[in-house]
Amino acid sequence: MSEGVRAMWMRGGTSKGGYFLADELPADRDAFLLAAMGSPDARQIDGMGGADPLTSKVAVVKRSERSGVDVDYLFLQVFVDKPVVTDAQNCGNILAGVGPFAIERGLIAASDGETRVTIYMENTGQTAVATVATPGGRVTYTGDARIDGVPGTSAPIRIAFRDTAGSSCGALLPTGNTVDSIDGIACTLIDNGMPCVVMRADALGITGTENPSDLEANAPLREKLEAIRLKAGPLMNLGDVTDSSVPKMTMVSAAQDGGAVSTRTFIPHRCHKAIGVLGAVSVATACLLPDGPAAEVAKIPAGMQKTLSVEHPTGEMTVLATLDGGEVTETAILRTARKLFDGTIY
Ligand code: NQM
Repeated sequence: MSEGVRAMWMRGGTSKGGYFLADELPADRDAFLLAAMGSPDARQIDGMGGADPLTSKVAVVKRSERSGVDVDYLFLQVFVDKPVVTDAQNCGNILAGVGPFAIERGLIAASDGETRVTIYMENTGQTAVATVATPGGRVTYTGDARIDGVPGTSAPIRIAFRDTAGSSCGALLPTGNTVDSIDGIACTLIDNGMPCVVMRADALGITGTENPSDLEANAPLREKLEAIRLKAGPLMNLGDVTDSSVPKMTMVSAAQDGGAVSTRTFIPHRCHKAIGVLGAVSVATACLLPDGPAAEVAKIPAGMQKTLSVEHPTGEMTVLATLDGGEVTETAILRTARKLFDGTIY
């Protein structure tokens, strides 16, 4: 039994997890985090995890020694039903809580009004800039911003990314192709912050408007997706992905609600109730590749600054993409976060 570690529990975007200072975690970090979440157990009954990959997440934060960077953030996915803690992927939702957490823990000083926090994402070696509301020099979580998948409103947290292309795969298009065929399905293998396999929903025999539980109950679909994923892993420079949470598998179809595209994403074995942040950035980028399968169904606005509404099962996520010479040079998204608990976890 642990003697207790200081932790803050936060909702970050549409995810939830524990936020820790790096130097406060015990040496047997992974064993401690598995016990803290109650893993492995499908119900996570003996821990804080919420029996879902989206609520079994950890942020490890420290003051950065890199020039121009405020804090370093390491994301850890604690598997629900396996004794696995992995840093193999990043998480843009948990990222939303990192700025407020760093200010609350005194790692950086807040300005009156807004505070920009430059965050080095250790998983992928890239930076994000989060703008946190800090009236009177204190973090506020209350405000008017609304994101789909979260009830109510909160203070806005704008997050901008500049250098996410090839975050885990070495290149935006790790095979060098806009389209690859795997098991007869046209796929875009892409990584603009999150390795994703993007395919047309109708190519997999679904409409793309089904709800996540129906898709999870569709065993032939899951088998097809997993077969494609296991072949995509090595092609994306990710090696054997049998036990990995990447690549994510996104099926796209025409938008239903005036957006750019509609998505259903397996992450990779459960179907996301929404879509990950960096997953949405990667899928939006795939929609901008004229010869790819996503462009066949996506509706893309004109101009170099594009507002792309990526629809998902519980609403949409807006990705702002800036293009230069046909390439996406910056993306930004709006998230919110909320401090839920600050105390000691055993
Ligand atoms: O893509 C889920 C989430 C994520 C990851 C997942 C994420 C991202 O919704 O940046 O945020 O795809 O595992 O938190």
